[in-house]
Amino acid sequence: MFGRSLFISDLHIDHSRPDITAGFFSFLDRNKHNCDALYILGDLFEVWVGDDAITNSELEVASKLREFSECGASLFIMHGNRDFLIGSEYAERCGATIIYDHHLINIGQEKLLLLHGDTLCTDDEDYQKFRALVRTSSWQKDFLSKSIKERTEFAEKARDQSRQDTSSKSELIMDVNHQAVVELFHKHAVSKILHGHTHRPAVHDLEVARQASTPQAAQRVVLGDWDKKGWFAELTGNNVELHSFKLSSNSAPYTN
Ligand code: LP5
Ligand code: MN
Repeated sequence: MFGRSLFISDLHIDHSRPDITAGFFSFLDRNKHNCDALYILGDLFEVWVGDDAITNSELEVASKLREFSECGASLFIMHGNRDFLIGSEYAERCGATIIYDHHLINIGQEKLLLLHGDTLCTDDEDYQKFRALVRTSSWQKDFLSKSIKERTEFAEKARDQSRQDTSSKSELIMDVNHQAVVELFHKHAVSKILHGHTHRPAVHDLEVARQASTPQAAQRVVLGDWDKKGWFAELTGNNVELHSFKLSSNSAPYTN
């Protein structure tokens, strides 16, 4: 036991960004012998249209993750809005366990709540309608019954539509809704929440009244998306810290 767990999200791994994949592999190498667990909190991949549509680069990610997990750390994968179709077949290849949005872990006497973060964007009504639809088992069964070519074309159209829609939505709509955050602290009686998705890395210290008692210190930690920098959160004891490191465009190993 190292007393250290790590959290990442929103890598959006894609063939067009070999620097991100290389930075991720360096991150795994650097941490494979010194942490108890790695939690991937959604959007590891840019898009995922089914475990049967796996490419060589996704196979390479799986073997790197398996190598990481075989060094002794537990590995958890949560779905994001881009890769919610990752299934048990791919998770097994990675040596990972799939965990679902709103996942609680014990941190000493307290609890930490993990989620991708999209469910907190309740003002983004169009997105929430889309999410509700694509998370139904009937939609997923129908989608996965299509050919890989058809699914890939659908995903490309959805990405185009999303790019178009997000370019005209206000920044406020695409951020978390404060009331939704407060309700989540209440519902799970936690003092800390950790998520990604919004691409607004930060540690928010706030006060939340729990069970009608006086306000207590609470924290919402937001992971960053991997682009120019890689981001991760580190849990030691009950303390969560957010870190970033430069991703090198020539794919060299990273430095803190
Ligand atoms: O992803 P990002 O960061 O750009 O924006 C998200 C929300 N968008 C999405 C949609 C995904 O990007 C689409 C890709 C998913 C691939 C999954 C594979 C299989 C699914 C195939 C589906 C047909 O999640 C965006 C939020 C933003 O985060 C901030 O929170 O605002 O939400 C939207 O843009 C939703 C749109 O407003 C409505 C839905 C658009 C998709 C419509 C599908 C059209 C398919 C056409 C087929 C003929
Ligand atoms: Mn996301």
